[in-house]
Amino acid sequence: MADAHDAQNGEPRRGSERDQLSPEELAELHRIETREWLDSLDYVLDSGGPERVTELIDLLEQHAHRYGVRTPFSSTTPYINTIPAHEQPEYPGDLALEKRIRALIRWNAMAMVVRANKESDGIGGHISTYASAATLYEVGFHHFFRGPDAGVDADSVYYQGHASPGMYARSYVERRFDVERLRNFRRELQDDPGLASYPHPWLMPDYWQFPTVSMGLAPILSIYQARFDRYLVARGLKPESDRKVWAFLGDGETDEPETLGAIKFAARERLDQLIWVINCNLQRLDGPVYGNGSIIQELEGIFRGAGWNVIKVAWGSKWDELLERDTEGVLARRFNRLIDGESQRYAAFGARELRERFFDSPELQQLIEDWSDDDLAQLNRGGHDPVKVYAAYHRAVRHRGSPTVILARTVKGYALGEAAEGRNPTHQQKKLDIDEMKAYRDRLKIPIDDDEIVKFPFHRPDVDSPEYRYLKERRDALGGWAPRRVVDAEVVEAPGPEFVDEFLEGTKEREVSTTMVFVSVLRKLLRDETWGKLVVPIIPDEARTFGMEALFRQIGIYSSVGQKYEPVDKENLMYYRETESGQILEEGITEAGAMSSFVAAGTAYATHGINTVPFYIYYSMFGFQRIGDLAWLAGDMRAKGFMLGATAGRTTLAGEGLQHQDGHSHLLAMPIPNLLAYDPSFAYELAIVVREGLRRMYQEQESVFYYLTVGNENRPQPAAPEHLSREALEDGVLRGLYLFRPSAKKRARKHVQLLGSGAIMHEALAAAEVLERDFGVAAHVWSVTSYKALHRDALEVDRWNRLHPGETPRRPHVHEALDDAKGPIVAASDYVKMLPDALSRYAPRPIVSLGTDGFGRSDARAELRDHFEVDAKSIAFAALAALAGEGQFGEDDLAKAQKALAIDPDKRNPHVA
Ligand SMILES: Cc1ncc(C[n+]2csc(CCOP(=O)(O)OP(=O)(O)O)c2C)c(N)n1
Ligand SMILES: [Mg+2]
Repeated sequence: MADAHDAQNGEPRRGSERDQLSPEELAELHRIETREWLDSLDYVLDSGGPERVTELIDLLEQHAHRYGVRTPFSSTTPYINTIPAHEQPEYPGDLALEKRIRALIRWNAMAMVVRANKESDGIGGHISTYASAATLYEVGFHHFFRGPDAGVDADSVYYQGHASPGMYARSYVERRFDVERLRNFRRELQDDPGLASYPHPWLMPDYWQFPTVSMGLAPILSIYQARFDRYLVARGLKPESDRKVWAFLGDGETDEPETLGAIKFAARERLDQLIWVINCNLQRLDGPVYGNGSIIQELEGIFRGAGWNVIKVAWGSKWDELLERDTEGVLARRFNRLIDGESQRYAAFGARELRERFFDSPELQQLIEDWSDDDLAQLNRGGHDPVKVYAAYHRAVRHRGSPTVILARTVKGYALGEAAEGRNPTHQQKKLDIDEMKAYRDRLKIPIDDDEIVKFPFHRPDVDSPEYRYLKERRDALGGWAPRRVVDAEVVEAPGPEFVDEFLEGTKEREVSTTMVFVSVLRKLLRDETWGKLVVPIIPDEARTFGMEALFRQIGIYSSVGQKYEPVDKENLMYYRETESGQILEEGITEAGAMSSFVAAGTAYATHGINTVPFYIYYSMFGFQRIGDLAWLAGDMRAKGFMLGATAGRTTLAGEGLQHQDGHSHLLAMPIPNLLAYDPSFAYELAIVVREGLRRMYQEQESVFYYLTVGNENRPQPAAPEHLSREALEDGVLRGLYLFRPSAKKRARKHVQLLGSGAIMHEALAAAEVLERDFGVAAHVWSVTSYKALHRDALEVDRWNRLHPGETPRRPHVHEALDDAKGPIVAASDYVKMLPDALSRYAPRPIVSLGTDGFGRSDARAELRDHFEVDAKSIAFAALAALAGEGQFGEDDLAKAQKALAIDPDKRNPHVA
């Protein structure tokens, strides 16, 4: 025997006396020893049950570990179904009738796509995705998915985007859609309503709930949706329910970081109402997902490792017969050797290939010795077997303590025939020729004559057919047709004008940042009887950066398990307080996760009939450029709420440098059609925008959302300008432009108009002073709160004028407001020059744009503003140069001014620096 010394060195102990034995003696010893251990285990299993066996194995492993014995880690189980045949529940439905219904839906889905492409070549659509997933969906529709009429128990289902033809075809058979609607698949600009290519609530607001087609977004959204559902219950906004969140994904989709990036969070939160179904047809668009390995086994390992309940639905019922025969486990071992590229060949080439290549040993051949090719052809994939799929769903909805993922093996292009089944180009297949159509018809037994088939006809049975009655009955029992988006949220009155009053007074000498102003606005809302409980602050680990840590104590951080530890800063007034009823969603360092929470909270009015208002505050640089696709999705999904890009501005966030300083998020916010973007300079501007946002989104129920940038530069906040009525001020702030400070130099001959925004407003004000004091120029300072709003208005007016020749032309706000203003217009912001440039054409005179194009860098604000040429002197000089350009300022004077203002003509262009 080796001593403990070996164990400490990590050396396994080895019995030295065995070295004396001959190989035969050793083999005999091993046999006896194995038998003894197995007999002991059998005894324990019989008398103590599986729990005791698990406990003992655990203890054995720990014991062995002490002596340095390392058991190899395996996160996978054998490549067979997780649920053995004897544990399958009885199927509750009429299998034959369901098969018939499935055939009808399959047919119509195919006909819809093929027909669309016949009529309009290149219009696209997908046949093969749904063909592989039909059973996965249909078992859900018949027996699991609860529709909107199920009230609090209604499920959320994320349908795989490319499978949408299947949902449309079902709705047709259900008689929710007529033939015309189906004919207009991917033709949404016809006289009759069409069908969107993919799930888009923007385009089909009564039908689709969740946009899924940008792959990877549905998975992460579904996780945060499930967590948000828990949050609503914990906060008393919704009663407990048995609601589930189902997400259907492609196996290729698991390549996306967003797909797998948050799975550990789902397990940590024990989201056992979350069920993912991954359609493992082993293929993506170009070819196999993991031809040289097994995507199912790989995913099993990943999900098990992350703490999910994994149910593999690999093989159909026919395989059970072989597994039963296989007492030696040869079949299970063969499955473990099977790789996806090989497996795909069996799908494509059928029984002969299977017989020759899969059953590749005498033992395996023996298993099928009496089987015909027809028998072999019935060896199906689990995901096409409703009994297997039902067993998996049945177990998933009952599972407690962790989310479930079902890994269902299917064949891409299933049943579509030789041209499409399991072939590499199948994803792109949009057409079938007449013979293929006929073969498909025969396979599905659809009663359509040969001479009709050239017209790609749809087919559905009558309302009194057994198929329709069954469909209707099943859906009635489960809460009605799905998918369906129902908005049943109350109108919430916006806070009155008094909400803004205190902000109109300014802060006198007290210096505060617009971020702090936002926190005050939020606090005020939190105290409001109506709005307080609806507010959902969302932060990805930067609350302290934004000075929001006081909220931890005040409203608590949501935690599904409360706070099981005594926080280290418990003595502190602002300690880190986690609680089950907490209001803040403190997401940690995941902008994609936080944005998913924003979407869940911002669409609760539709998903739950509850008007929660997300305020998602984050480092502005890690906004649109990081999670742009989710922001686009939020627009599609008609999400409401406020995104707050904090520590915004290329020159306002000093020190942090190139990767942190945001000077372009307002440009990135431009393309999202229903997003309103503001870059407020002052406290009252921000309060006005928030109040208006609440009014438009929750009182008027408009499908818009807001982006506001807030900075961390402390400044005294001014009172509202006296020269404007309250109404005119609010109007200007919301439309994007108003005169903040007219020049006091009433009799000056030279005038300039300075447009400032956000933090750079203070530079514009300082520039105005320089111009007035040192150069005798009357400088009028305007506040641009929203370039986006001004641009949208200008485009709208421009278009109207073009379409209405002969009528009195209208004028955009930017023109109207600046029309009487004299002299050059100079605009400066902490963002790229493209923003004011976009307005130049619509203003009464061209705009001189100053902005922060180029990479940021670390330094103090003054240096940064000098570098990007948006500081007071640069603004003043640009104004003087523009005056000179108009002949109002002499060239010599300009040269002198350049010197006096220390403007270096040879300075490096910040754009390329
Ligand atoms: C983010 C993103 N990238 C690329 C695409 C284009 N695309 C659509 S489907 C597809 C392949 C999908 O494969 P898989 O997820 O396995 O789904 P299947 O159709 O096989 O069920 C690709 C690349 C997309 N829709 N979204
Ligand atoms: Mg796939």
